[in-house]
Amino acid sequence: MGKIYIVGHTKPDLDSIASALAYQKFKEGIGEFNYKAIRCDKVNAQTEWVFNQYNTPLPEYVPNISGIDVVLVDHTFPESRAKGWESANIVEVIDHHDVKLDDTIPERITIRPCGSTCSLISKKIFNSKILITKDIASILLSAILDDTVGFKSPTTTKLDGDMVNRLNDISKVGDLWEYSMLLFSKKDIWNTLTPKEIIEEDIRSVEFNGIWVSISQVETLNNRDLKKEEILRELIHLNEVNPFNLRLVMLTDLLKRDCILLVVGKDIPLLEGILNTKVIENTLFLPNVVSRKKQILPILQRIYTQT
Ligand SMILES: [Mn+2]
Repeated sequence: MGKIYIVGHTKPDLDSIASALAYQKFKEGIGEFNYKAIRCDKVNAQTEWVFNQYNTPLPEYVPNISGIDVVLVDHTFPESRAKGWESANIVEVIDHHDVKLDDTIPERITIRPCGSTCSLISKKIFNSKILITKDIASILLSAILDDTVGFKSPTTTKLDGDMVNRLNDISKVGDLWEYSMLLFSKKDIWNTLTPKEIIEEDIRSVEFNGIWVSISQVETLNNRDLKKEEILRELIHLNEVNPFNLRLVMLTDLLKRDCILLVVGKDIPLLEGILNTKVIENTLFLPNVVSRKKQILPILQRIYTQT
């Protein structure tokens, strides 16, 4: 049987890397040994810490997937895929985001609206009664807690909670919120990055009928501590060089569960209109907003798809 590679998105988070590895373990568990997890990009500090903590090597780095058979995990959008995807053979996708496959038709598609791709793979593992090690269970549990912001993200579903409980029977990490805080602290490295790096670390560019918008997500344990003015100056500069209708940076506070939203672009009045508020000095304060997918993207959809 030919090799099939499992790959997450570019600029991967923990869920993306962990779900690739866990899907390989699932396949091995059901006797299919031709699947191999890879990663197409550099991992973040949190992912490195988690894999190291649980004695597991990171998936092999394969920056270009042209010409190989692949399973896409934690993404479907072409703009999030690894280099060379145009000539890769996408045999399967597993994801918990909106779907955008265009003319790709994979043989198998698993898409469920839950908090984490690792929840979907844990479900496959438990449904098939596959045995996993404590290290793998701990990596899966960490990824679900990270992607659901310790169950506080509005993307969280019952499945995520159920899977974490079953995984924790194996990994026994103790208090889940305390452990989530430890996980968050491992990626709270923003003050070591330049404003440009902060904006680009977790950026998603989205197109609505030819209109481009970008949303950067900065998750931190204290968003008041970030150098907001410097980030804003860089964002304004970026938009002069390459103008988008809107460029947003979410400074998300995981503890206070709010968002300082930095905004540039000519469509600021549309954003003000739909939220019925005023953007002051390119800044909006959004209490209770933590999710790009569930809370910011729908606003943009309303702005750009309304007739
Ligand atoms: Mn995910």
